[in-house]
Amino acid sequence: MTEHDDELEAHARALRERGFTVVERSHSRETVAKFRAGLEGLYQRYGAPPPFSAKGEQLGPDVQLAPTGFVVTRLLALFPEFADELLSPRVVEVVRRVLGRDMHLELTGAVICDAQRPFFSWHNHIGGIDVEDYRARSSWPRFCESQRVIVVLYLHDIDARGGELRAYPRAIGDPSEPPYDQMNPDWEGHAKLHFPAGSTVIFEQCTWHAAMARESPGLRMFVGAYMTSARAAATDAVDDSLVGFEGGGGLLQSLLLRNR
Ligand SMILES: O=C(O)CCC(=O)C(=O)O
Ligand SMILES: [Fe+2]
Repeated sequence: MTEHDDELEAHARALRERGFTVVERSHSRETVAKFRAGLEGLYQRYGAPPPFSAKGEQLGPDVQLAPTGFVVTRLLALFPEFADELLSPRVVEVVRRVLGRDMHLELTGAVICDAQRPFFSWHNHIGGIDVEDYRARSSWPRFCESQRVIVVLYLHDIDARGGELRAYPRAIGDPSEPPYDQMNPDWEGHAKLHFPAGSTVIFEQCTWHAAMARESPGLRMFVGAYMTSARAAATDAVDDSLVGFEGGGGLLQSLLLRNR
């Protein structure tokens, strides 16, 4: 195995054995700057509201205020110019090793928040695009193989001041129920994730994670996607911005369902 292959395999193993991994500097500084400028421009066009709403408010067709922040759905419909740089070949290869070569891109989105957002409590993403249905039913299925991951590209340094991420290690066959109170930030055995801007965090869909409040001024942004195995149950919802999407080059096109 080459050194490069070793590194990819270590990420895949981490995903299977503890449910998360961080691919540091998966994206260039130029890409980070471009995504930040695009998202900040959209936020300004919506009047730069406090980027947080506990009860939620739809601001436009693909834009809402939510407990997570200022949330953009159907990212590539709003920003087709992001498509060429959205996916890191390293990240896609790691995910293919875990979900199978025939995995696909299920959804894209982005979130902006700032220090006004309080502790973002422990949650996971079972069901992917249908996650809210699973949460509403309090459904905690068991899995013997991974069917979906969430990949999150952070556009800022994440550390204690930047809104630390926390993850609770979990192997793929472990129970998916919350092991502790979801509002308590200090779960016993959690990992604190710190990494530079332009890094991608990959969470298995069952992995519990949380984000601490940002302690420094300014916006905190990320873009995210669900990647889903061919063996996952069909979802009710679909990200229809991906259905006829023509851009993004070979890598992105190879992850769209209709192209297979
Ligand atoms: O704000 C963060 O860093 C994490 C947010 C998150 O986990 C989510 O939106 O699902
Ligand atoms: Fe999350």
